[in-house]
Amino acid sequence: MTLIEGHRPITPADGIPVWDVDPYDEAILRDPHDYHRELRRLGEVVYIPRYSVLAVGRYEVTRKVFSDHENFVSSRGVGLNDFALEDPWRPPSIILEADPPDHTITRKVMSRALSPKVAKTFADLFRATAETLIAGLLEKGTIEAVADMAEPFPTTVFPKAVGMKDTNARYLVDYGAMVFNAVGPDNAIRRRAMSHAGEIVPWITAACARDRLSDGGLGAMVYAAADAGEISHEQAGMLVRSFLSAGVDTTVTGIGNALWCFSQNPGEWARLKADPSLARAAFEEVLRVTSPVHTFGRTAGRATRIAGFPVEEGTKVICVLGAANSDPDKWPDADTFRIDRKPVGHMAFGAGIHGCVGQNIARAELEAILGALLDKVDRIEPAGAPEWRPNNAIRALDRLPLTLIPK
Ligand code: OVV
Repeated sequence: MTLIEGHRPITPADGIPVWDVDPYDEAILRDPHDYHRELRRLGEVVYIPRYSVLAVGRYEVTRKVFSDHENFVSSRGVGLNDFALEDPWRPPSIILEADPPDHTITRKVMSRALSPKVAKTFADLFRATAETLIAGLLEKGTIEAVADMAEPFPTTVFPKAVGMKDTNARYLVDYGAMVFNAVGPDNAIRRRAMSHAGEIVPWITAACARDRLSDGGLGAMVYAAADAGEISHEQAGMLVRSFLSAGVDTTVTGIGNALWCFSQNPGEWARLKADPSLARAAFEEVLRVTSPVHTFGRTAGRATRIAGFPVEEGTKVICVLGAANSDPDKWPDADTFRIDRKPVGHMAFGAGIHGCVGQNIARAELEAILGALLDKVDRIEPAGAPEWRPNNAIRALDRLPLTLIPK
């Protein structure tokens, strides 16, 4: 049998709309709004022959599929490749690409390391780092916010939180690009990201070793779980790899997208200045409106159904989180960025047992950045056209020229 993008081709059930689209076309990845609208319009579930996958984008059904870990498994990969049929590009993640009961054990260890209580202990470090960074940028006035703020912040604070003894900002960002592009098809974007693998993968693997991690960081907490016999020491190294895989590109993107939202919506920045207690809610709205992880998938682990349609075992289903987060049936005035919306139930952190385990740290980082900006910055103004960076799973800016006007 010939595989399509690393999985078995399917015959979709009668009645499922067929759409001849490439969701990973660079133009769509740069501006997904029309794609999202059409995906939702076509139906509850759509068949995309180009990759022989099903796709969901309406809010309710996307949430249902994405959180139904019994029918839609993660252990066969959350991208187009079916790990049951083809070896993945790296040993699978033992938390992201795992199902219960294995997942339950690793998830528990990671939840403890990334708990709200632990996230709180980083608040001062995050805030002080944000203040220093922003003070420096105010001297410049006009900045390129991706290179000058979105990337430097997480690549400074996150390795410290993990306890990395030595770090490399470029490698961390480029590794994230590999991890997230890898869930898409074997297109030019994925190949470009993977072209760095020879240099970066061995560096990442080495960085996960216990002797590369200081006491008192997140990495040490994971190794402590190995000492306690909850997981093996080899598994501890793999969970540290998950920190480095999921903790950098995502928060870089969250910061860039937040700055984009406020620079495009100066009235919302003014409202936040008037009521800084809305900072957390504002970040949730940034997540809803921009969906930093725009698409992740699942595999039907057995014959099942979506919206009443039969689905064959082995079917790959792409869950378009960005489409769910902009579904007007769920979100009135969905395309409007409103900091007081409090978008409870947004899908930007996923849902169910695989929901983002690092979300407390992500929120703590954004709280520090927004808090420091609120203290020092009166206005955030565009200083040129923003450019998006196409990525098979992440909706991130490539360039965001801004002028920061001090208070
Ligand atoms: C949520 C996420 C994204 C990417 C990688 C991983 C997790 C991982 O566990 O490696």
